[in-house]
Amino acid sequence: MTKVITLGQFIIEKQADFPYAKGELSRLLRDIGIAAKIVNREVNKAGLVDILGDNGTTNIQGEGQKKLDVYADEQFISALRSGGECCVVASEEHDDCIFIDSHVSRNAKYIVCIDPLDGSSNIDVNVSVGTIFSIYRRTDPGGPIRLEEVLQKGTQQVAAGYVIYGSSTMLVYTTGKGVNGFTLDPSIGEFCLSHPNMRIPLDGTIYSINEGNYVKFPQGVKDYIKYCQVEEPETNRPFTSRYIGSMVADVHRNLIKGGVFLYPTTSSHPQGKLRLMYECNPLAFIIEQAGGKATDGWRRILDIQPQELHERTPIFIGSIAMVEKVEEFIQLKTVAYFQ
Ligand code: P6P
Repeated sequence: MTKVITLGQFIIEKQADFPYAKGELSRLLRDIGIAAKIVNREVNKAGLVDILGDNGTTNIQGEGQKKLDVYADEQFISALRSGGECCVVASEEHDDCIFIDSHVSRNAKYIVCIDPLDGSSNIDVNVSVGTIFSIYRRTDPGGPIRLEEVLQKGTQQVAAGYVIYGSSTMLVYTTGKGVNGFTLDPSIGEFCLSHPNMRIPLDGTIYSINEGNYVKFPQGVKDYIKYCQVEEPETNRPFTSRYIGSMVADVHRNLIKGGVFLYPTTSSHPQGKLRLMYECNPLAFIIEQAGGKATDGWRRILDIQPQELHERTPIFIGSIAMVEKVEEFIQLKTVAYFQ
């Protein structure tokens, strides 16, 4: 009988990795884990209760908010507020940062960027959705919190993770010392270590992109898609196309099986669709920590200096060999747009 290690036990055991930590980050990760269990309960019974469908409101992206989007947002913010370790939250569901100025959080030193329920358009059709989060340390503790402290590069993350609400519910996170995956055991209500030291295969045969946008893609991306479809058994082509339309699910599959997820610029999304702060940066941190790569076609995602809270970026993320092949096609055919 293998020993069950819960998320809480693991976090405490790994606290020794941070000699100066006084437990705040451990408690913050615990708070996120608790909220994830509460959200999971509602995601799992969506359809049985009146929590499906539209909430009748829109977020800053102008996207219709689903009731479960708003519910998940409320649960994570409430857990962070009561946990007392986080001083400000940047959420996809809110135009501006939420400053948690309670007596328990006033001197908190952590900043959380979060997409409370990514892929929510899939909720009503019972496809996996996820939560994605990034954790940063304050750069000017004690002073008034400024937006500049939130707009830190992805390289400054102290931790990042995601929860995938799928056939099972998993929490996968990194604190910069590898990636570990925990599966929720509903019988005991605990996330248990199920995927220690996750590593993404260096190469793969799965490419993941919304080919419905083919005509809107840059030429280099079109060329890469055609490259994937060429019959060449010695290079394991044609590759397999898999696209769920839920970034957490697509990236999680590639983390386990190998592959590359692509969301390029398109004519309708000239900066890309996915958000830097709470989708691309956290997933890039995790995939790099698992031995993979994440770029915008030219730059490492984690090196991008954010200018705005909800800014978007193209992203190519996954097995190193596949991401580098995508970069090869892109750089061959396009002039760097940031020149
Ligand atoms: P498209 C979900 O809305 C999301 O933000 C990501 O989870 C997903 O990868 C992407 O958008 C899907 O976008 O344009 O292919 O529907």
